Amino acid sequence: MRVGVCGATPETIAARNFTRMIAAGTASHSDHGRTVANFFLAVARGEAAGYEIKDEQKLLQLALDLGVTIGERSNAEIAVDIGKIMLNEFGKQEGELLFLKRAPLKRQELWQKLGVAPRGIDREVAEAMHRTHMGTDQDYQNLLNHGIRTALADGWGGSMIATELQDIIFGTPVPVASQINLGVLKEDEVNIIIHGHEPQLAEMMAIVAQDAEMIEYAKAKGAKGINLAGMCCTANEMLMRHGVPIAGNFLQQELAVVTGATEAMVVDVQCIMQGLVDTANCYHTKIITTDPRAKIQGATHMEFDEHNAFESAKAIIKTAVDNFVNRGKNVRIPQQKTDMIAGFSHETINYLLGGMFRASYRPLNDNIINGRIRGVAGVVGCNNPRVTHDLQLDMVKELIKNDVLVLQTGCMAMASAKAGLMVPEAAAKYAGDGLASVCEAVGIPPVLHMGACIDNTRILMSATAMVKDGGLGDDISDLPVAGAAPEWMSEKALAIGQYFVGSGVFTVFGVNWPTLGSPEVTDYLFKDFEKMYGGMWAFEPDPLKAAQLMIEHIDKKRKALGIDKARERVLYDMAMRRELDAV
Ligand code: XCC
Repeated sequence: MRVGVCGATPETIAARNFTRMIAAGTASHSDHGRTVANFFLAVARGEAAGYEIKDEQKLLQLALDLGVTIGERSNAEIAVDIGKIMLNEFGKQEGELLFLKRAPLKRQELWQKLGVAPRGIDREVAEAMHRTHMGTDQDYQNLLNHGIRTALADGWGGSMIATELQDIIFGTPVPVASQINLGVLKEDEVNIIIHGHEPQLAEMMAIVAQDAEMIEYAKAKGAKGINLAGMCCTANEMLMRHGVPIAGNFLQQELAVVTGATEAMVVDVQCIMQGLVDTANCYHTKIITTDPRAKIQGATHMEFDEHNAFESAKAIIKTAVDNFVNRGKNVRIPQQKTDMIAGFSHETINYLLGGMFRASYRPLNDNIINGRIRGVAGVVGCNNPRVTHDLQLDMVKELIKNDVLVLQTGCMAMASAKAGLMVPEAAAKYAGDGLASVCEAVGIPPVLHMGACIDNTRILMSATAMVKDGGLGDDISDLPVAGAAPEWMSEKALAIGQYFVGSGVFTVFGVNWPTLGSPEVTDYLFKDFEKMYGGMWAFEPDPLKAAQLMIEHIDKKRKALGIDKARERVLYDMAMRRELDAV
């Protein structure tokens, strides 16, 4: 057997690398969550002028969940307590993360039994780095289970904290119409692209871009106005809450520069290609970094100060406007753009299905039980230059054709939106009869945009709500659901996949698979995990074959639940009702 100089086996090495990738993904999402928690505290304490608590209902709900006294206290006082509790989750050394309590009871007990309930977010990441250091944890199974604990600290920890607190400050998304693709850029306006993941600065830029004084300033420079458009997950955040149009997903970032019409690309953290600077050097575009954690050599750094947010945003927008006069003659904006509806938070789905006074997942569960909807799939993740851009969305089409409702986030959500799958009319065109009939009755697309990648936690919450509503088993692993990231690229996607697996979801990834060097490790993730967690990994680069694997899994779960034969709806007449009453 080939082993390393120290004797490390291929299993150890593959498990180490895999666990390190999960740690990196968890750290990225969670450091975003930490920044949001600090920002939330600053807003609550009145130290971040220009921001306020937008969703009082969600604030109070979270206070109840966390045991924070409400009484006669002001929202700000309640929010300070919540902010401190949330921030404490990162450095906690003992006990369990508080949001684990949101999971179905059976799942919580399983995590405890298997010893993978995360104690503190940073602790699990640091421990993952330690265990994977040379000469430490050399039992691949032990490593991979710590990978589950680390990933759970992302999904039920850092990411969930980010989603919850952002919703409270910026508003919980509700359905909103917008457009997507490079055609949203405007030839006669100052185009500013907001790119990255954290929405604090972008939220303020949206306000400043509409400021009358700023628009006058742009006009004085010869532009008709200021056009803000998004890219990657900052785009998803701004789309979900404000309908800000999206210029493109991950692999379109350089293309936005190549239009010659982008005055500034303002970036925060994650998924920002270093090559943007070189590309921008061929045009007039300014690449502006704004976060001390993410500088790029050759870019202009204008640090965002949340305590002075309006002025920070104004300085950045002014720099972009000033750059309008430098635009060259060779401007080519592709005409392509597609209409879309986004804004499907877990709360919105609840409301859309059940109505204001009886908000619930009951109608979804009923339609799954009666077979109109076969199951639910989360199709998420990145673009990957190793495969044709956006082509993996064939998976989404295959799923909806087979009556599987699709929930999406990240760059895959954008791929579907560009293909026209995120409008209600797509149901009749692409979905199977059962799914189409439900979508038409409710007025929703067959593919629902649930937000940025941290918002995969909304999918966890939806799955949990389905369990709690009854009729589909008593754990997430009983549900007829599946997950996929057909075009994954980032370590964050791997962390997301692992927390879905650890939460009981069958999850299939495309492109390539990082543990193929060790059949033992791959088997453990693909087979043994199912026995332990009820969820497991799979690898299938062909998007249509991967969709079939998901459908097979959904059917397997339907069978186990005894709902494998789609039931015809029976309309009861009076005689039948009396008969039932008599039983
Ligand atoms: Fe990045 Fe979130 Fe992946 Fe897109 S989907 S390439 S991680 S932007 Ni998150």
